[in-house]
Amino acid sequence: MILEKCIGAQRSRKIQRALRHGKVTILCLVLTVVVLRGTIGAGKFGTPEQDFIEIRDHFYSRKRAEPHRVLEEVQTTPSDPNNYNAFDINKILVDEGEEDKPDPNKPYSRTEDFELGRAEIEMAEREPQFPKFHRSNKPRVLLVTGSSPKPYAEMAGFWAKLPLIRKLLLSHPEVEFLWWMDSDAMFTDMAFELPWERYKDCNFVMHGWNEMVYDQKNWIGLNTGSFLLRNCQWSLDMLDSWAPMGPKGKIRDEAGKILTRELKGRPVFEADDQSAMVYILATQREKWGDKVYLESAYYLHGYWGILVDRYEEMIENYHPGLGDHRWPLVTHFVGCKPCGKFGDYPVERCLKQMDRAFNFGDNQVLQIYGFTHKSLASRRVKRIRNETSNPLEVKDELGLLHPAFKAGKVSSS
Ligand SMILES: [Mn+2]
Repeated sequence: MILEKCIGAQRSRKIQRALRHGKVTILCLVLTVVVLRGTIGAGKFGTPEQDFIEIRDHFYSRKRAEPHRVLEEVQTTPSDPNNYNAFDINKILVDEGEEDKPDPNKPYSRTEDFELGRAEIEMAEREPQFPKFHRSNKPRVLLVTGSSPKPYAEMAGFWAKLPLIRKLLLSHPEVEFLWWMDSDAMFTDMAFELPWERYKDCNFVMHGWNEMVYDQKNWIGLNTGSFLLRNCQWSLDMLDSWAPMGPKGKIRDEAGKILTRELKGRPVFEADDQSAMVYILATQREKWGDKVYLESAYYLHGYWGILVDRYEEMIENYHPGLGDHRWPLVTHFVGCKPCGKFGDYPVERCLKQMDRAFNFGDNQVLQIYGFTHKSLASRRVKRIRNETSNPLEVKDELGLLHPAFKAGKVSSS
């Protein structure tokens, strides 16, 4: 070799050995660096350029920009008016002002209520002996509502109420009736008294029509969003007959096919509790029919679509206490799904009308204290009575106050 010729064989071997040793040393060094970088890290970013920029910024800039967020919200198409995720709640707020400016990052407050996922249970009244009927012959009622903690897309909400209701009936023997209210339903008549006498021989009261359920087998012949269930063995048996179509997956899917085939007007989708109830009553009328009352004289459930645009007209012409089309007891936002992603109606209309329904009901409470909302779209209130020397004076013309709060406080004039 040329090297050997120039510097002699012995020195050449020495140099070659040194080079081999050098190679091993460099290999070891590289491995060490690789291992160290892997285990204890190499700066914040891991690449020399980014580390350098980071260090330079640290030393040369006092005001460093916030680090970029790695995670960003998934953007959904904002064009779909039925998409709740993409909807800007500020679009429907009419009140502008400094004191309660909405935080755009905060979800709509009603949605928070929906997302609680807990059954909210309220005893109508508690007395020491818990008689099932009050002295006025009104039954003791347990009002129950609730929503599924899971996204509505899973449609757990349809069926989740049945085991809850069963459990509550068993654990509250002091209660005569359980009143289920969907979380998308609102009381809009605060003065209406239920005609309890009419239900004395019945165990199950739903809004609906006999002809539509028993003759037509129409899937909207009744509504299960607001109903009364007497606390008795019959009701437990009914729940046991109602629940079997509920389990998610194959059972619910297959049951859905049967319901769509057998019921009038039902779209193709998995089994829901309302269709199942129509099916049970239509196919087993002799077993259940005599204890079921389908009520249509007032709105135990009132479909929001035909009510919400008429609130001003109702205020103009009628008064609370009627419960029917003139002043609906319940406004139920069927097809609005604030806890899910997509509803059957535009989000803006749903949320706007929920606010209006709330204020329509709220006005009936506020009037006791001399206030009313500036408009049904407004959260702000205005005075409707002159200022008096007694600002806490109460005028309970509709008789809404609980007896315990009435004593000595109500002005009858
Ligand atoms: Mn509902």
